[in-house]
Amino acid sequence: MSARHCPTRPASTRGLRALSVLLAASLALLAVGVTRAAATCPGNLGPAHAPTSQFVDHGNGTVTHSTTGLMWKKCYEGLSGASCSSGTVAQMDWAGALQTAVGSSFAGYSDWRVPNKKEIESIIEFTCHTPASNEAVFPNTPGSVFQTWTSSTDEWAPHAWVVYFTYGAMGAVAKSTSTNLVRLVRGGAGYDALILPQTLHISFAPSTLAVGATGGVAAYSDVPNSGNPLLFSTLTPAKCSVTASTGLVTAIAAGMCTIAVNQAGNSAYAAAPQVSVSLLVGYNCNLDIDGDGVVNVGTDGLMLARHLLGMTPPTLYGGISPPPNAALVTSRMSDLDFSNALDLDGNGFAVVNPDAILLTRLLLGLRGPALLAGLNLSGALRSDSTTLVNYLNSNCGAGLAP
Ligand SMILES: [Ca+2]
Ligand SMILES: [Ca+2]
Repeated sequence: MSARHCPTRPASTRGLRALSVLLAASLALLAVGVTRAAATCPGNLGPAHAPTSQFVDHGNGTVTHSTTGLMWKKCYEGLSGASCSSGTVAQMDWAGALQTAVGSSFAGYSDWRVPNKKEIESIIEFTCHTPASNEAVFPNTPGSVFQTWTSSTDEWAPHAWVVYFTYGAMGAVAKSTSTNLVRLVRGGAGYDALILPQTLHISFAPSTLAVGATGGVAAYSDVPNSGNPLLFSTLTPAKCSVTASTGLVTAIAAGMCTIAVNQAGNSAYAAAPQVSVSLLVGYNCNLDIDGDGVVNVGTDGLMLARHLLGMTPPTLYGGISPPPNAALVTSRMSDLDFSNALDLDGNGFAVVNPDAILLTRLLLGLRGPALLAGLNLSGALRSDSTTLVNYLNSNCGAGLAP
């Protein structure tokens, strides 16, 4: 199955046909109205497929979708008003739907039609359900199991395709015996031949990688897309390499590493514009702040703790004798800040408690429970003696004893 259909609820055509029989029976029992409810958008299904920003509302009951050029009627047939809350939604068979489109002169246009499969798919909001529709653009889309006609005939001619806006799934139902809802579209001539855009996203967390270490770049393409593989490449081969198919980065040398991702197009989709992410290779971490060749708690450790307390020169090195080289201190602190290397516990923030306390205790030789006593290390990546010592020794040349 292509990624294009992943967010929908796959259902066999046979199953949908069976469902349609049940639906037809249920519809016969329903005298009035359609249950409508606010859409549920769980927020973990990626970016919106048909966000409000893509639509221009003409203020006359029509909207134009900028990505397709199609003009849609905001309300289902039978409904009207700014929130589509007036009237009763119309249900009709397939022929009735086509005739309704031909007979419509809504907003002064005479070329309304029933959307084909591809056209209506472009407004299904795959990140929401009940209904799978952007209600800011298409208010009062029924959230129950009611079906919306397309003009597309199934390979079995007595059936045509419908959308179940409950979950955005599509299926085929009988043209003559099934009565369904109608949403009209116009314009966008040649939409079937349009090459659709693909949009890539890329990220890397954390934003740093030690020399020689590996880490995975994450990327995805908005759905729907061509289904072609995402291919990674390095834009800084001297700093890092990357496995084209997996995005696994290997850090080579200190500096900024930039990884790009591409996705080829096909007959329906344009090649995606390349996107990239940068990460810092090497921690630029040197705890020998005064540059005397040793990391000492009374000088380097004191200045590091004061730095995390927000102190700046000359108070930063007050009382330290001989006075350290101011330019060197500033440069090392700047490197440490840039790489966030003083975030010893790895929770994302370099702060006094617990990072400066951990550093001071490590420099004092505390290990095991004494190192961690009284500290809250929830959310920490590094929370034991061995891991912390290894981190400072391998990334910052701290030379700490185990
Ligand atoms: Ca030192
Ligand atoms: Ca921290």
